[in-house]
Amino acid sequence: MNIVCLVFIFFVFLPIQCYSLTVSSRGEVWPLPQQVTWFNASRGLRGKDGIVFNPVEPTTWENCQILQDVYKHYISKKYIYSYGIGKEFVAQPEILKVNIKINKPCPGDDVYPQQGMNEQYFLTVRNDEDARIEADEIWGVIRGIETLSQLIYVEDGYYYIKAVTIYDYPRFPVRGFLLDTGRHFLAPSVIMRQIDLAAQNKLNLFHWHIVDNEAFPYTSDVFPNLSIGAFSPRHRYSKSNIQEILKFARMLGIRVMIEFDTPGHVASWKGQPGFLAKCKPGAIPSIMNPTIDDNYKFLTELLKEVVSLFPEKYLFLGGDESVFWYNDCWKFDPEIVAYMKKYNFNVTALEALHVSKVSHIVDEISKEHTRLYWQDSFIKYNPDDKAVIGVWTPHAGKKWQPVMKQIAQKGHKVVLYACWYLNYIAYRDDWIKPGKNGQGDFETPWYDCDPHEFGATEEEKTLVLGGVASMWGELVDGANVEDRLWPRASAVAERLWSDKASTSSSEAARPRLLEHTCRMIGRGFRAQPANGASFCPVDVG
Ligand code: CP6
Repeated sequence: MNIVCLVFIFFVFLPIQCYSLTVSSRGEVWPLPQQVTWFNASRGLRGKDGIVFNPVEPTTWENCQILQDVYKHYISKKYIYSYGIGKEFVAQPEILKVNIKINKPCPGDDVYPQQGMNEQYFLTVRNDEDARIEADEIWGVIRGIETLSQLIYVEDGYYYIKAVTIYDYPRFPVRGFLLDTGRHFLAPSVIMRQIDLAAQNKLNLFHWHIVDNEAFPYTSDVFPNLSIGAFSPRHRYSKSNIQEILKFARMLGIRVMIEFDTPGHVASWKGQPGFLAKCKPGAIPSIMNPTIDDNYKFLTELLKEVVSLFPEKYLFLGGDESVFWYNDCWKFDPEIVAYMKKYNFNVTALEALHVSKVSHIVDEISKEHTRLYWQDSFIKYNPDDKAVIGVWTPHAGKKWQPVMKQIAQKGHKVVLYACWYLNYIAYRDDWIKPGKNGQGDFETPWYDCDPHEFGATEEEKTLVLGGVASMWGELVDGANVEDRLWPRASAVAERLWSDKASTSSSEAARPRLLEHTCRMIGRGFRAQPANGASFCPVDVG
């Protein structure tokens, strides 16, 4: 412990880890697998080309394009050797063969990961036989390949892989991260880096909050005029940008759930005449006019296009924070005031009516889609009993637990967002000690926050699909999104993948998280420190 740390502890009271932890290359796995048997043995690897993948019946390279793509990805980016500084190991000349078996047929090009995707896998590595990865679906193999890559470590300059048997599967089916491209544009390449990192943490969902008040970077073929809401013509996602992102995410078993948020947060939708409500002078019109039938015809056509572009069957439809624009807009626009009077609606009832109208639209467009909304209009009303609800609440001292309870009691499936606002930062190891930041209650440490802990009955627990770590974009762009996300989102990823009982101690997790952080850095990513003092074998650079 040094003098600076003493000053910190006695005068500033910052609970920073004040001793440096040596981050050794240990071949441990993040997130922690469900069932692991470690053998007291390791196997030397020959070096850079020391692993080959070998599909075994019924799997072949020819009948599994996605396996070819993942293999190429892991090999060409050297993720298999993410510790990056080993050399040829002549004493162990044979190549490690990894037999890969997928029990179900590999998905065709048009099949994307969806809710219900099977991610479980078996993995064995032995000293004297071929390694094996076996899974029912390709998605499990992808998770298993990541685990295999993490078992490799470097000692005295040589590569080794740990001998192990793993049976692994996720605790929650929905494990996501949210990026907000409505406040700051994120280049497609930056988005794809986060998708790549998500797969390294066994997350499986990218919640793309693509548009917001500030900008409309989505490019619509049906309504090209909407693009006047982009920051500039350059700050837009073309169809081919989106398709490239979708294909890349699929290759890593990541779902891409798009959000088109209404009725609020729509100031940038100014390219659609008559869509926005009229607001008091000085207020920026940021909420739609729900009294005009043409606005719903427009939404129908827009959502038809969206649903045909995005293969994901979860569609996020927003519905948050309309309350911000009640007074200045809905209670001001004469048309809306007259409508509410005629039908004897108040603003919250109007909001719920809007949500039910949007739900009917989606129902008409597709029977396969699951609708998701933010919690807001579901607190008082129940405008769509099939909807999955995103709980985001921590505003104004409100806690997330009673909201989860309330939504689950109504029988809705729920996804927890409220614990994990990674856009907020604090000067401490905030994956275990987030503390307050003036915006409400963020006192549940991220690593500890358990989506089942809201006084849930066993039946209510079955409604909890999982959670999403959010990176709201007001103060985040391509410069800081990556370091702000990782490894802090890694803590969330372990909470959502791993067994609670075996990951209840953050201190036990810390050395594994530090190794994982170094692994991401070794792979060329800008992960930030997870600890007050530590160092990696390879530096960011
Ligand atoms: N942007 C949008 C946001 C938030 C929401 N919607 C938000 C605000 C405060 C907190 C968390 C999220 N930045 N469009 C609410 C879902 Cl604490």
